[in-house]
Amino acid sequence: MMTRTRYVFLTLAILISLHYILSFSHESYGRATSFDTLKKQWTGIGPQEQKVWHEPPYKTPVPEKYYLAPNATATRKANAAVVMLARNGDLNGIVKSMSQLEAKFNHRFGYPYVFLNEEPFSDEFKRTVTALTDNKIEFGLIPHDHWFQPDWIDEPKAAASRKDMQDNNVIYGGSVPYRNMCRFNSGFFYRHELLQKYRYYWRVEPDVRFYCTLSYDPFLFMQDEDKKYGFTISLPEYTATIPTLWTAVKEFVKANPDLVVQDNAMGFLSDDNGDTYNNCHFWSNFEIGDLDLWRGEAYTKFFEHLDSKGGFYYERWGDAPVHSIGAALFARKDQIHFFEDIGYRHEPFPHCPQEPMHSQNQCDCDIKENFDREGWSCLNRYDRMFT
Ligand SMILES: Nc1nc2c(ncn2[C@@H]2O[C@H](COP(=O)(O)OP(=O)(O)OP(=O)(O)O)[C@@H](O)[C@H]2O)c(=O)[nH]1
Ligand SMILES: [Mg+2]
Repeated sequence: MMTRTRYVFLTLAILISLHYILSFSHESYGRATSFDTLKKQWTGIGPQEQKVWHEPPYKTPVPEKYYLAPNATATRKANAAVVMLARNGDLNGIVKSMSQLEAKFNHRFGYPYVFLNEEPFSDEFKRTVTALTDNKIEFGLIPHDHWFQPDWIDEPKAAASRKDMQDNNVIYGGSVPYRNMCRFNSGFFYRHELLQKYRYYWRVEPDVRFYCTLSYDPFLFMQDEDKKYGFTISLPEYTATIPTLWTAVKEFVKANPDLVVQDNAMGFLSDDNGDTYNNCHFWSNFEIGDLDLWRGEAYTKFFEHLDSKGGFYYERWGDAPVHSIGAALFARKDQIHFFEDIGYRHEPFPHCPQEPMHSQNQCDCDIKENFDREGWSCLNRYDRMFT
């Protein structure tokens, strides 16, 4: 009778032989498993020639052509909207955010607003926000399946994870609505029927601050300069909310190396060429982005893969790391733009533009309070990709 050790050796020998037979007989299998290919997956697919950078692109001032002369109103516009996800109870915070955005930017540029909610907006909500602008406003109801926890999620497993996170004081760790929100922002907001007619969006949350006057059109800038994702603050995610996210990302990249673009922003996400995630993400409560980045084949498949893991509910995957990883893999690094000149605060972190922008844009933030150069900021990772 064969011993156990013999069985193990025999199985190994069969597996190795199979691998070699497949490598020779099936070209695609050989390509997918060679060491070189595994390393190259993060490098992405695209033309050989890559632009050489000496400094991050945001160091080049925004061209004059995107600025509006004083007292002028915009003649050319991008196909864009301001998008706000909110509850009726967020009304006061929405008023604060929206009135600043109008005063500092949008009363001159005239972009429409889209408000989204999984419950109908109250008459009071609609009346109050409509009074804050002359621009078009639409109110949308989120389809049930885009918001609520899917039936295929194992609820006892999800509940155990919520309890565990709550016991460990993970922020929003015990909340189902927060998870619904993160999943919706990750994979559904851009599918809402009210957003179908738009190409670019600016995500705005309740209770944020806009510190500075914005005298140019960031949407036209994105469109004409071929940018796909814009941010103001970047920082590391709490590891406890995403224990298996990176494993799922690596699985996806391994199975779909052709979807990763060349000259991507992997350097922002990983300090060891993709082996581990450094937790850096763009803080997605502020986003100016190209909806087609999310609607495209790569991100669509990426979201489906992540969603199938159930990590939005079994863990507490946030839309910030999910969007950031998506943008970093499916856009070139220079298509991700740091809006250095947009003064912004979402508690507890401020981005306050420094001189000369602080004076030029009449910023009303304390110039010494700026998250960018704090130890926690991931801006150094972004900058490093270009130097
Ligand atoms: N319609 C709706 N919107 C929500 C819900 N939960 C959160 N939001 C919105 O989703 C966005 C993110 O939620 P926030 O509560 O601001 O989450 P956060 O920014 O991570 O945390 P804090 O701002 O620090 O509380 C905001 O625009 C909220 O108004 C919800 O249950 N329903
Ligand atoms: Mg918020």
